[in-house]
Amino acid sequence: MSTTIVNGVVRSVCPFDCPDTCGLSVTFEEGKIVKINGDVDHPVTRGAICNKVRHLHERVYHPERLLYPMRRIGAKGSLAFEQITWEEAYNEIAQRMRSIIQKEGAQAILPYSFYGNMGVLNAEGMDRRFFNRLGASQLDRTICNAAGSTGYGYTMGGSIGIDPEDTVHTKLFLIWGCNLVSTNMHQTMLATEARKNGATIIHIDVHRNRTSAWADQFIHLRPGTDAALALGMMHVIIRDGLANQHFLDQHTLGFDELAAEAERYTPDYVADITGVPAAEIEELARLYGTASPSFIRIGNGLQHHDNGGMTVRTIACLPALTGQWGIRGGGAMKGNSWYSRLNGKQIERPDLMLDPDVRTINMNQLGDALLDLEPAVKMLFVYNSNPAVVAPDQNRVRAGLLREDLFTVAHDLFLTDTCKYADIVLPATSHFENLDLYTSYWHLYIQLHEPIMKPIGECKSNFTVFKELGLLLGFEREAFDITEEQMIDEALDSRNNPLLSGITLKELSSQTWMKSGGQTLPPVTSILPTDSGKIELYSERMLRDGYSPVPTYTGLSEPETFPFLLMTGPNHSFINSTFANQDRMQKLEKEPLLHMNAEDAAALDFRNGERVNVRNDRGEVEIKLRVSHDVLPGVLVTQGLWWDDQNKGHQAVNTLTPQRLADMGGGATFFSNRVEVTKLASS
Ligand SMILES: Nc1nc2c(c(=O)[nH]1)N[C@H]1C(S)=C(S)[C@@H](COP(=O)(O)OP(=O)(O)OC[C@H]3O[C@@H](n4cnc5c(=O)[nH]c(N)nc54)[C@H](O)[C@@H]3O)O[C@H]1N2
Ligand SMILES: Nc1nc2c(c(=O)[nH]1)N[C@H]1C(S)=C(S)[C@@H](COP(=O)(O)OP(=O)(O)OC[C@H]3O[C@@H](n4cnc5c(=O)[nH]c(N)nc54)[C@H](O)[C@@H]3O)O[C@H]1N2
Ligand code: SF4
Ligand SMILES: [Mo]
Repeated sequence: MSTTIVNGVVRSVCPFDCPDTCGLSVTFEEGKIVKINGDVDHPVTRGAICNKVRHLHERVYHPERLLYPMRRIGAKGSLAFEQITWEEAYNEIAQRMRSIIQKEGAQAILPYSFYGNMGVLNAEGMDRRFFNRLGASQLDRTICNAAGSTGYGYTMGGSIGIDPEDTVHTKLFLIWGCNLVSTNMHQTMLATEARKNGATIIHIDVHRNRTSAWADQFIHLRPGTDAALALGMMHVIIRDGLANQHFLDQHTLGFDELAAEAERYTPDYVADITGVPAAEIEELARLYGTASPSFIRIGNGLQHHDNGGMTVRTIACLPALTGQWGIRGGGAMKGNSWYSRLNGKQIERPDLMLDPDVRTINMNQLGDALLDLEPAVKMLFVYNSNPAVVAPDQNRVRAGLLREDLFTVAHDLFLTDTCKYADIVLPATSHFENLDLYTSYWHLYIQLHEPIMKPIGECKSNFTVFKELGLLLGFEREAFDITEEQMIDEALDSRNNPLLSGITLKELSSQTWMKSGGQTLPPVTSILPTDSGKIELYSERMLRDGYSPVPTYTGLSEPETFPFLLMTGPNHSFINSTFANQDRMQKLEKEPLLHMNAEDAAALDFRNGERVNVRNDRGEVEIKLRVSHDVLPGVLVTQGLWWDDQNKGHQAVNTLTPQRLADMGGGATFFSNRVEVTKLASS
């Protein structure tokens, strides 16, 4: 495809960390993008996209986009930079790397990245290969779904759910800890279609939000108590003879052990834990026990808690109890990345690692890693991520970034809060400028993205930066002197995933998207990647890993020093901290709000709209209060990962969140966060 389109409409893919991975239809006039729509032919996008991406061209042509490399010339964080050439930037980075490797060893270098761009080549391709070959410390990429995926995996063997396209046949939806309307809009479209055929949609959440308003029913529970609710449902289903014994005998392991545990989760006991009235628990359980096909969409919200892994593990057992797997539109989903898993070994090349036992650093503990770790981190290389805003315990992260003896490289499209602390800032292309391959962690289509425009300014893709740095450092030409097309071929090598067979670069370039496994997937129960090949209601593997082998409920761990539990989730108009620097999206969101229950506000003599101080031992934030019954007493919610300057000079929410890890997978605990709220000193 030509990269100099003058007039016309071309296909693209949405690159953001969003389950929907939409097909886009981009209109050019006189060489510039003037309109972005959803691709009407894409089987899941079906012509609809979110408001954020409908205005993506404003981001791509934004006047503040970084256009050339820069070097810091003032104090860290002072925003004093000078323009340099790529050659100067590469030489300085390479020289630093060589001298750190010589003095401290390569493990003193730490990459820090996530999925600012989901393209395989640019997010988990040449970058991973580069840092493997360099011998850098490994980064454990745990910030998003690690606890929940691990928990789900104990039950189901991996990130394997039902094909979302089948949910048009579903009769009962449980949208559990997922703000679907904001974070997975095409699942909302599919569920709305099912609703026209009589489906009921129930939202189970700690916050009455946009998704609750769209759903038919709302179950309002206390944070971190979902495993108890699921066990209470199991109790009623088993007690009332609604379990599907035939399915349980054929496809599961450990029903008797699970039933013994569920025995004590009576509706009254569960009501005490969750705050959901016992009659409501009975009704939900009986509805779930009798509806078919039923589908549970498990979100990320409930797994950003101390007990998040076990919570998701527990909910994932429910569809087996009523024998939903194998019925079209029945089952569950936390994520579906198992189906489209690419050949990671071929692209990341762990075989190039000099020391396979090099240390691994959990990205949720960046603050501690920068401040306390021995041997110290001496170079941090950030790309596809904005840790100064998104990582927990931000005061510690920023204190680490201010260290004089830390050399930081940040590669981004904008001068983010993280870039402000960098020694070298590198300008990144937008995905429109790159050749890449996209998989979704929700639907099953693999999509090729051919560049639709030339790089703006001197911007370079992650692929190019790590390829060129590798060649400068004299790394093997066989691994680094390759093209994007070659890496796509490596990624699509289907030896480890037969569902990819027939999906090739050549086919993709004529079809644009292809479905993993073709049009019909084998039933989940026939391909379960668990040790036993069955759904594991009892798990030997969990026992070996030090967990209760059957689902169970444990409370949150933070000592109750402070009275409120604060949930700090994403908002509607940003994607994590992406888009938070764009006028249009800021205007839509206005400013961050702190949702508080009216009884709590009355007890503290707070008025709706007043600015308050939220604090704990990690930090403090000033924020505007929104008083309502949208949260239960003792619970607070704020949405959106705002940048510093948008937060009116005050610190952002991750100042308050802990580096403590969840029960499984090294996951983050952004939502298990205790705080107190006080009047502003001046008011
Ligand atoms: N618009 C938009 N879309 C996005 C993103 C974005 O920032 N903005 N981010 C993307 C990314 S990276 C991700 S991971 C996903 C996340 O999207 P979701 O999976 O929807 O996860 P969250 O929005 O973090 O939380 C979902 C819900 O969980 C609730 N919740 C919190 N604690 C609990 C609890 O203990 N129990 C229950 N039942 N509910 C609880 C919150 O109130 C929230 O409504 O969205 C992706 N899509
Ligand atoms: N309090 C709280 N914190 C959270 C969450 C929460 O719910 N609450 N959610 C967590 C979750 S689920 C996630 S996934 C993380 C997300 O954390 P991040 O992945 O760090 O997400 P973003 O804030 O979107 O930052 C991505 C950055 O990558 C840049 N970028 C985009 N494309 C490219 C590219 O091609 N090359 C380079 N070099 N850069 C690029 C973008 O401009 C942006 O600055 O945040 C986590 N943090
Ligand atoms: S952010 Fe999500 S919903 Fe919006 S266009 Fe991208 S993939 Fe689609
Ligand atoms: Mo995420």
